[in-house]
Amino acid sequence: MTGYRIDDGLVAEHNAVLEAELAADYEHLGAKLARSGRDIEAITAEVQRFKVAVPTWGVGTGGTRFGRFPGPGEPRNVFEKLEDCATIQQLVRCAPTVSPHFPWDRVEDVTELKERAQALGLGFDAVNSNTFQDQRGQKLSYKFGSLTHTDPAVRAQAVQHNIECIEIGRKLGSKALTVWIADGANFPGQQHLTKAFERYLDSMRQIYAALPEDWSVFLEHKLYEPAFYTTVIADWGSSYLAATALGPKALCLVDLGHHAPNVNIEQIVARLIQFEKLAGFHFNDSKYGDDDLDSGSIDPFRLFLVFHELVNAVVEQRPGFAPAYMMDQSHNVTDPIESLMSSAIALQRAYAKALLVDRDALSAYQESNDAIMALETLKRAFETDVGPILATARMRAGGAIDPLAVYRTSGYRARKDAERPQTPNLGGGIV
Ligand code: PSV
Ligand code: MN
Ligand code: MN
Repeated sequence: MTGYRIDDGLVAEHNAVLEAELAADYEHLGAKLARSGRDIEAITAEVQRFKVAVPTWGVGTGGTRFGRFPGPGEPRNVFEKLEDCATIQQLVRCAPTVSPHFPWDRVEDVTELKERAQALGLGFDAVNSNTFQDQRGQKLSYKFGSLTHTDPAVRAQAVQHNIECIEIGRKLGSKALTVWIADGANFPGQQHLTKAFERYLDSMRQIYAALPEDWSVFLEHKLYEPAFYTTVIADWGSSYLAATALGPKALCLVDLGHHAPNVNIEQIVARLIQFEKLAGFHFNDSKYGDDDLDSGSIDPFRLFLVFHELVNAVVEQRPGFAPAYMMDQSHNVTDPIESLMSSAIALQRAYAKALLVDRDALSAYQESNDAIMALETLKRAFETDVGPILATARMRAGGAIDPLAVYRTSGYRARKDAERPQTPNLGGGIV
């Protein structure tokens, strides 16, 4: 049974109030862009093509290892998570798929899950496996690792779980499995670094062999946490080595928060594109570590530079370039729906600005080693307020000019609070 949904009439009502003002802003921006040979309509159409998947775990309140402060009306199961994801899509219109996490989203009947999503207009992006926690009823513990555990029986259990995820994903219409493992060591000497990586490759080969013909496996690296001395797939180097050893279906997934501070992520992205190994992204932002903050909330310029590389790849027609875009955030103090909507828009914003870069001029400045003008060229695009383009793209696709305003006026959260009596300790996604 589906609960309260925001009436499309409310969206139309809000849009009607803002439409004239938006049209004026759009016209003004269009004229400005036209002076530098840019067609605003082409940019808007391209922005409308941009899509990002919502993580099912993101619509619940996250937390840290110090605590979790649940918000009102949190989804209590995957079906309610789907409702919240559908609400995000209804208002922003660039998030038509969800990325589920198993066993957090496990259901008795996978067909029902697919049908319920379809009924809400949602599809499925990559499925995520979970061997970083022990689950109730699980035979062997992952305390000392999963795919790289010293005990072959634990490795076999973890491999089996991933194969089950592929099976579920196949039924859902997904085309990729994302594997992030927490395996590593907390102390020097605890783990034989080379043997652990060999065990990883051995386990991953078995998972790889279970992939359907048209599937990929995304290897997600992360520098540390919960392993605080060494993590088996700590960086894009290990990820790339593994993906190369496994074969063409294995690709490297970049979670923006999974790097050391100040690492040049856009350069990693460029390298992975160049060697046809970029799987896609878990988008988020961070100040210190894997903070899982909203996209663009800390360093929007870095996000823009990442998108600049992505647009370069399209313009330069790099072979094999088809990245999967997903968000991966944890919300401690905000309403998850509001955060995810604002992140989806921040991603579109970075994309729109990257589309505005005068690539011919930039290329000429690069060739003539004119550093200041090269930077200026990027800055000119980055500093353009593309808000009217984003709002117009949303409105034309049936979404809200101002999604946050519609969401708040609708009283969605209060309605869900009434519909969803809470049980304690609900929801995954605190890592
Ligand atoms: C790990 O920190 C991670 O980024 C992986 O993508 C997990 O699957 C996700 O977080 C779960 O919250
Ligand atoms: Mn992630
Ligand atoms: Mn993470």
